Amino acid sequence: MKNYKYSEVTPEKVYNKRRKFIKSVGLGLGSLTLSSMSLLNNAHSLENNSELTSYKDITTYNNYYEFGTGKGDPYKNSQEFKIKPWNISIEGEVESPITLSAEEILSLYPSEERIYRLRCVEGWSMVIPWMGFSLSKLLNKVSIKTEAKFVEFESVYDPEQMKGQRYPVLNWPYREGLRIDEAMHPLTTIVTGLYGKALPNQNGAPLRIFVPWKYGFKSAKVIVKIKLVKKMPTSSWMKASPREYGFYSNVNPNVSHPRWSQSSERVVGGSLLSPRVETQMFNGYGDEVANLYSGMDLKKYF
Ligand SMILES: Nc1nc2c(c(=O)[nH]1)N[C@H]1C(S)=C(S)[C@@H](COP(=O)(O)O)O[C@H]1N2
Ligand SMILES: [Mo]
Repeated sequence: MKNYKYSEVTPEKVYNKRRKFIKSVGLGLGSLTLSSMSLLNNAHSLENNSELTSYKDITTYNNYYEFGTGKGDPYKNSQEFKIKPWNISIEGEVESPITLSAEEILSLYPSEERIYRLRCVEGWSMVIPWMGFSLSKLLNKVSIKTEAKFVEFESVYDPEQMKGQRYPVLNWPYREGLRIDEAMHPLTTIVTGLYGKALPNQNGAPLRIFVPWKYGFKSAKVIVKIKLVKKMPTSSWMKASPREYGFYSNVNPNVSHPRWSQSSERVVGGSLLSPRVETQMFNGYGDEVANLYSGMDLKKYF
């Protein structure tokens, strides 16, 4: 995937066509390059619902409470947000804590295209061609101590620029977390862009996390701190409503939210008449991640 270069402005139609082509190639893997094989893998887990969501929908229908709670607020309110200079610290239970600028991170780790489904806990989904790289690459740099069992992600706190933070909608700054093995899984991504372009502010620039098999809120935007810790962190959503939002929050059609079913989802960008589609266990990434939870009661650890 690393060598797969798109022009800066590849239109989304071309992406969609290419993906159809790759699917139609079927099992003729012999002639495919490594890069298109990765795309094929993605296409594989996307069979139910394989069209990429449009750039417009991905960038104007957002959840980003720092900039307001309406879906259109982040696009409207985040355009002037300053993302330079930007530093991210990796600290806590590590041998060698480090602070890197966003530019350093971008130049140290080349981004590749990663087409993943996003399933929001509210019951809608998108298919997004992210740019990014595995978080494990960054974590390997700091030598994690054996005492570390979890990773905590902290978003920026800047009520001057983020007017949503002037209200106690959530416990600011936005916090999320993963178990170490989840954080080290190759699908767990540091996102640097989308559709081959820089990450728009409303999607969490300069850098955000993306965890494809979990509900969208697990994927913290605009991160400034990655902290290795001994105890399970309490995320902002757990703090807001522990009955509704658990630490794991794996996409699971069999475990309802207390106020609605999670068995199906609305595909953003479809027409008003489009039927809802069935939600897949682990958002379709079960082959890759189910082993992380073997023997666990996923109703209890929701
Ligand atoms: N810092 C921060 N990160 C956040 C959120 C937020 O409000 N603040 N919303 C989450 C939710 S609920 C979802 S569904 C995704 C949405 O990502 P997108 O707007 O790029 O689609 O971001 C997640 N990350
Ligand atoms: Mo969400």
